[in-house]
Parts: sequence; structure tokens; C-alpha cells
Amino acid sequence: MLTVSDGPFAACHETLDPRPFLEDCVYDMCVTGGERTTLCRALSAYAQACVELGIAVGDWRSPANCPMSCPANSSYQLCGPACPATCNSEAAPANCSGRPCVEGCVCLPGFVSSGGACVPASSCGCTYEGRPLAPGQAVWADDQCRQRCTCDGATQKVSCQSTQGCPAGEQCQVQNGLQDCYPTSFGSCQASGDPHYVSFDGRRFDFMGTCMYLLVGSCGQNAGLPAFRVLVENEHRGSQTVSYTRAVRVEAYGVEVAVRREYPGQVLVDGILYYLPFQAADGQVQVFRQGQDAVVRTDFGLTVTYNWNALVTVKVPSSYANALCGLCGNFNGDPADDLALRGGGQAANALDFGNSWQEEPSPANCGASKPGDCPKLDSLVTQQVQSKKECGILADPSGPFRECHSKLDPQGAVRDCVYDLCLLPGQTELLCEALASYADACQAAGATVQPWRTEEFCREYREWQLGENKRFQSPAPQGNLHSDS
Ligand SMILES: [Ca+2]
Repeated sequence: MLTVSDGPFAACHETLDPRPFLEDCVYDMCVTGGERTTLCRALSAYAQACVELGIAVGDWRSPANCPMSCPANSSYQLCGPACPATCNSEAAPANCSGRPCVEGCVCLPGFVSSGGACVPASSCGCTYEGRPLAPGQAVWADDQCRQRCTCDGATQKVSCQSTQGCPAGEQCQVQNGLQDCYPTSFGSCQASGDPHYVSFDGRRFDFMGTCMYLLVGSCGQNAGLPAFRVLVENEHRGSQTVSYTRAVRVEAYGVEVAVRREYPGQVLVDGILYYLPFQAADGQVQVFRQGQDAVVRTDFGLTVTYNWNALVTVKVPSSYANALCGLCGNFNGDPADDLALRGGGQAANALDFGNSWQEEPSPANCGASKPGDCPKLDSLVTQQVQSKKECGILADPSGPFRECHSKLDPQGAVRDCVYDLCLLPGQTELLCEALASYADACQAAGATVQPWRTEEFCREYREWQLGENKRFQSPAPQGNLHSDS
């Protein structure tokens, strides 16, 4: 077929001698025992060489029985366009019309070539200032986030609209190469120990209820923000005077993630137990482990950590300022109004305040009582701060938390720590918990904490490896652990 003078390749003979191709073809057929694919490959080699010289060849595939298999949404054409339609038509060479046709697979009508496949033209998206946009994708047209341009997949046109700019507490910035509205800062709230609370605005109070409570939630003040709730459930452990957080529940995007003390290393998502990491709501809610903590993070910047024991930290972006309620307060920058009752007005004390944020279903026989009394609290605090031992480690100017003091006054944490040890003397584990919760708060405030755990002092226990009962066996000698030079 290669050399036949009235065959499909005849037009090429004068320009490109077919005889070397014939010899190669015969040789290859001889070696492979006459395989058809070898024949097709040899004929194709001459056909391609001719096309590259600008000479169109005839249909050789049908008589040689060498059909070309084409990918989905395309068909074989002997003489197809040199520059087939693609998603990015602007990228095509200028002299397409003057080029000879090529043999190959050509996309069916309504489809265009994209990344080696033929895709519907409507899925191409748009080009905005030389930048490809997927259908539905939006970009900011200005550096103030005031002009939003969206690609319409059906028309492949970009339409732009003016917006209000970034919401309060957010700023138009580029992060990880993406321009968008990002929170200018974060607020953090903590429940630790028995439990001591520190609100977003820095208000400290103690509330020892054993029911379920709203720790923080978006309470409808700003309908533009994604809604969420974080609930805590507390319990007595040993002593009836104090309580501990035993479970944390995060609700967002219609998904409920519960981290419970009785399931260390695991979480319940909509009531089903999972190992970590886990994603819910199409990745809008991420749950993973970080050191001793379970971390629940949403795509709108909410981060809730719980150490499967007694320490809960909630971080929210500043866009939620003055749009929250619950035990963590309203996040308006003023600690004075943080004991707000659910029904409105300020509570007279932490007990009334806590009770007003009780949620159902709470465990049977749950309740709250007045915190226990520690008459010598003031003198104990002074004593430990001076000795720089036990809770005094927190305030030691040369201790492991020294770099945190400028960001987070340790006095409140020292007082909570001394109070816990006063109420439950001999429970040295409480000291480790108190140090851990201050360390956590320091890191949330962006401070560096020097190593403070050792093999002998507050050693980290992997309760999911050792079993729960090991946790309260940790002996904590009152050693001076900050003897660094
Ligand atoms: Ca406040």
C-alpha cells in the first residue's frame, strides 16, 4: 500500500520516498510474525511524515483495517482541523487557517478539547483577564474585595457585581495565593479544671454544673455568618464539690461532632464512632488529633479542641465579635457584660449565669451548686508564687511559661490552680491539668511555652494506649522543673 501508485499515499511519493518505509515495514512484520498492530504502526509512520510535510494522504486505515480508537466524545477524522477547538481559544496559534489538516480524533460537536479529553463546551468556564475560571468560580476584581466577578458556566461569560466589602472583623487580603476576606484576629475561650472558665473577653469565673451547657454559639445577631453551637457536658469525679468537662459537642453545617471522655482517640459523628482524622459535610468540618487533643475545625474559622479529659478551648474569628452567646460570652471586647442571662440582663453570680445556659437533653439528676470554699486561698497563692513551686511555676519569671506572661497574665491561672489543689488536696494530677490549660491558652495567644513536662513530672499519658485507669496514677513530685540555666 505504501508504494502503490494509485494508493492512498500516492500524493506523497514525489516528496517523500516511500521505499525506506516499505523496507522497515516488511522487516518489522517479519520480526513480529505479521502482527496487524505492526502494520498499522508502519503505515501510520509514513502517513504522519507526509502530513508533517504538508501533504494530505488518502484513507489508508479502512483498506488496511487499522481503525483508530478514539476517546469518549470524539471520532476519527482523516482530515481534521490543525487547531481543534479548546477551552482556551485565545491560546491557539495565529496561523491556524493556513495549516494542512491532520489525521486524528476530533471532538464531537458541542465538545472541546481540554487536558487531553473532550469535554462539553459548557464545562469550560471562562477566562478573566487571562486567567481561567471554572464554572461558578468567583474572583475579586479589585484589591478592596468590593467587586466580585463570577463565571457563568452556561454562557462562559464573567459577570461582576459590587459588594459591601469585607464584613466587620475581616480584611481583604491575599493568603496562600488567594485573595479574599480573612478574619483580622481570633478570640479564644477556655473551660478547664473543675471547671474554670475564661470568656472570649477575658472574664474568669467558676461554674460547677454537671448538666449540658451552651459553651458558645452563634445566637442570631448576624445572619450572614454560618451558624454553629458548641455544647459541653460536665460530671463529678470523686469529689461532689467540683465537676469536669466530660464531653464536647460541636454542631455546624447540620453535622454533630461529639468528643467524649469515654472514647479516647475517637469521635462520634452524628452518633457513629470514628477514628481520626475524619471529614464531614464535604470537608467543611475537619476532625483530627493534635498531640493530646481532638481538634474540630470548620471552614469558617471555628476551632474547638478537647483533650478527652477536662480541657476545652474554642477559637473563633473576629468576624463573630458581638455575634455570640453562651458561657464564653458575647465577644464584644468588654468583660463586664459577659455574665449575660439567656433571657437577657446580667446574672447576679456565676451560678445563675451558668444555669441559664443549660441545654437539653441533660443527664438525669444533674445540677449545679455553689463552688467550695478555700479560706486560705490568698495566703496559699502568695506562698506558691514566692516559692515558684507547684502552681507558682506558672508565674515564675524564669520558668517555662516566662515568654507567655506579657501576653496572658498568669495570676488568674495561678489562683485557679491553687484553688483546685486546695479543694482536692493530694490530687497532684490537678496541678498537671492546671499547667496544661495555661500552656494551651498561651499557645492560643501566640506565645512560646518552654518544655515543662518531664519523665518524672506531669508525664504525658497516652490514655488511648494505656487504658483510662492509668491516667490518675501519674505521680507528680513537686520538683522544681525550671532549673534551666
Ligand atoms: Ca463581653
